[in-house]
Amino acid sequence: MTDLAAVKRALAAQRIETPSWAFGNSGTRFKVFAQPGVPRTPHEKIADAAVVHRFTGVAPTVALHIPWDKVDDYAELTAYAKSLGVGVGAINTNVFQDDDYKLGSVTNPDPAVRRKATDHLLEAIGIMDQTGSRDLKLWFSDGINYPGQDDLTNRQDRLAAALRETYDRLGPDQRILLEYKLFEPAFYATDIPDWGTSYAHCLELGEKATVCIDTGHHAPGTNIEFIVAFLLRQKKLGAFDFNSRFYADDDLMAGAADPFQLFRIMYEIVRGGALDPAYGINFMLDQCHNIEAKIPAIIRSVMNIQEATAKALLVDRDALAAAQNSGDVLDSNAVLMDAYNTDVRPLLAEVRTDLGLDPDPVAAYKRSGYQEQIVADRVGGTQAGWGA
Ligand code: RM4
Ligand code: MN
Repeated sequence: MTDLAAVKRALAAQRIETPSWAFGNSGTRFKVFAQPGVPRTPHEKIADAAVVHRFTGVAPTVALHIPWDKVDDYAELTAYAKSLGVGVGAINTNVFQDDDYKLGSVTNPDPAVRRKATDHLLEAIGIMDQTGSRDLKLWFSDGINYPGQDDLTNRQDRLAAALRETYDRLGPDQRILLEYKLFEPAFYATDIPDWGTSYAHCLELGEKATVCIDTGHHAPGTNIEFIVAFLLRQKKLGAFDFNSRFYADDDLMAGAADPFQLFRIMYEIVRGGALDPAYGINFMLDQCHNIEAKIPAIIRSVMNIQEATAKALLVDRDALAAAQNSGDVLDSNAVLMDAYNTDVRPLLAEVRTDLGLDPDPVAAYKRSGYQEQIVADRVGGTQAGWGA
């Protein structure tokens, strides 16, 4: 039997971090479609993130991306976020958009380029000192396009050296989240292509380094929930970058392409006791809204994760264990599917009402007039975007 009150408490306490870049313009390598009302400054991105939190109640932090969110005064930016009821979350680094990084950043054969890239990672920790952020998220686009282009082992050594220097600069309450991605922009060999490579580097670094699973960064058909279970068991799962994909790194709304996969992932989280924010996993979104309105898309993504989580919490764990232990394949599967097939929207509406929120966050956002207001206000200046 599931304890409904406990399920509701867990849902009310859930935390999801939004990405500043998802509020800006984005696109594919073919075209970036600008949208009216898009933020022009980090402050405006934070204002939009605060609106997502206002309507969902579970998204109180926003991740920044440096240099996209570079400001002169991070203490001021942090105070501004606080004044709107949100906090600054993970600091994301960017060593993939400079001409110098054509052959790699921290794995580049040129020591001067490696120095520049590592200095950027250290600079990001300096920013974390000012924002009070716990998490430094590292994603490296490093890799090679052709067999023989560079030495695979030397590149691992260079990567390890840069990670070590960065790790040693972390404060006591700071940590590294090390992301991996199978391919793109490198097409032959990526230097951190999979969770195993990230895990091995994290192990070598120490306990303040953990793996970040970006749900869009695997080969098709990869069993992501297995990775979640394995890393939880090793205490090396630090974060998610949630998004969904049909083909490659599509960065669509979390839960849009495969809500069943999201449920299976969240079941492993619940089963591992890792949903509670005190456990320390940073449940982030990392997605782009190329053709849909950004703020309601981010609200929708948060709701999709909440729905997957609610279903995961509804799994009758005792019945599942009994069926598993008796070797009943069909009953075990049925217990899981019963939870997945539950319509949890009324339950989440209750959770929101209990929190003093509108039970329908997207409708409430549409009624609020915020979208019309930013379209009217944000005229002139340069819209934020990642400039593909
Ligand atoms: C990368 C990676 C990082 C994100 C950038 C924008 O593909 O997923 O997490 O910071 O994109
Ligand atoms: Mn990511």
